[in-house]
Amino acid sequence: MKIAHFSDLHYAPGNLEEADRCFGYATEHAVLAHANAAVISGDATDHRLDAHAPSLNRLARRINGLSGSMPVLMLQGTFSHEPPGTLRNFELMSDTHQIYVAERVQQVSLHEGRFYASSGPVFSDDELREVFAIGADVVFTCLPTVNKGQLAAAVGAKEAATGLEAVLSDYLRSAGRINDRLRAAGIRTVGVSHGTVNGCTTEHGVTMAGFDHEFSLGGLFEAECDAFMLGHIHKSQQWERAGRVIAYPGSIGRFHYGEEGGKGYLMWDIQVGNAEANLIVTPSREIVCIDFDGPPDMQRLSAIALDATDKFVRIRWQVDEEHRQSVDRDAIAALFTNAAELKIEARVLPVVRSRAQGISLETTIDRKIERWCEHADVEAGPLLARFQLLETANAETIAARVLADLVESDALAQCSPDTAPAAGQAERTEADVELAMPDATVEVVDSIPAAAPATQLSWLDDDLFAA
Ligand SMILES: [Mn+2]
Repeated sequence: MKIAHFSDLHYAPGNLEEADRCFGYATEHAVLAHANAAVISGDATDHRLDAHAPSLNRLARRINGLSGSMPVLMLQGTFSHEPPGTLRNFELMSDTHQIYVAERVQQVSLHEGRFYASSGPVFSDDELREVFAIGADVVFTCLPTVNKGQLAAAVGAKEAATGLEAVLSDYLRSAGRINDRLRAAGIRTVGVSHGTVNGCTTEHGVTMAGFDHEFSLGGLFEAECDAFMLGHIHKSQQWERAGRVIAYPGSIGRFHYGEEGGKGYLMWDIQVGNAEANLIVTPSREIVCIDFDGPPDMQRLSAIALDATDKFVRIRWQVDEEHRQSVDRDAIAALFTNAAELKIEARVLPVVRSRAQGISLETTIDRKIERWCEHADVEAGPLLARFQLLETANAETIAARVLADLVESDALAQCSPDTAPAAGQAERTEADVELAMPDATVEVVDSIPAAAPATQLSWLDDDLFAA
């Protein structure tokens, strides 16, 4: 038995062209491939649609067209995408074959194009006897989007987040017991649901791992279905265990930038105890993503633009604040006028420079200076000595002391090492220093390198603000 499995159509004014091109292609393909039934596993619409919205009309036409060739089962998806009640209208759009809407947890058998639903979550013994008596091509175990509010009311708010998987596992196990009996009677069993399997991958390549997801693969396999058809995750993926398969077809089209992988629908071939699902790729929009780590390269963009007609183009770059003016957005937009859509994401990096990391954490000025010296590779000792001078003496005294030191070192430099300095020089008065000042200044500047090793004073020549 062939079942065409579509999911996450997301019909809406903004998605109309993409959704309808892809779903149109998929339904026509399924009809031509002689599928025996169709399943739409949630999110047929993207949000609440007005009755007069062209997107609702186009979706209705597609569903109607599909029911001209095969029975259709539609499952309630995420409430924000598909407000409860939306799907009931589609039941009225059937053509030759029935359209069945599954809005509650239930089992539904399909026999010669007609659906028969359980009154409770699973077939009762009486109902099951009837199913066996009438016969069935397939029995669907339907698990529409779980209303977490109702679940919270039933199991307590505390349990609702993490207890979801446990509650659903219980259900899947009890459905599994019925499905075992159906399989033994030669009836195909198919699960249909809308939710996240723990460990699956999203269309953006993110692995969904956590405690608040609806399903575990183990729990789903315990439902003992030959095929488990899932919706909600927009990336196509499947898991197999002993001939039984769980799969997401992913969304019918590409609705967001950066979505990975091919888009399409799943054509299932289901035998009792064995299932196979093949992705039939739809003509989803091509997306070109170009990222620059710096200002965009206009030459590269011109080359890409030549081949970007009718494609969806996203250009991202990041640029330092001081260079933001160097990017000409209008010129880029002009290059891509023939693209279906152009999305520009520019990231401006603010100027944040740390001159001396950690300096603000030091509590004393001395330690701050030492920290700065560490960063700037400067010897801290002389700087601290001078800083203490600044703190303790006035400008005149400091100048006098500096000059005295310089005169002294000059005199030492002129003396031979074994000759003692002249008595007059050793016993200078403050007045002498003041008088000697002009001469000393001139002479001393040149003699510094001779008096001290060049490396010791090199910090004077360095860029003090280099960090
Ligand atoms: Mn969806």
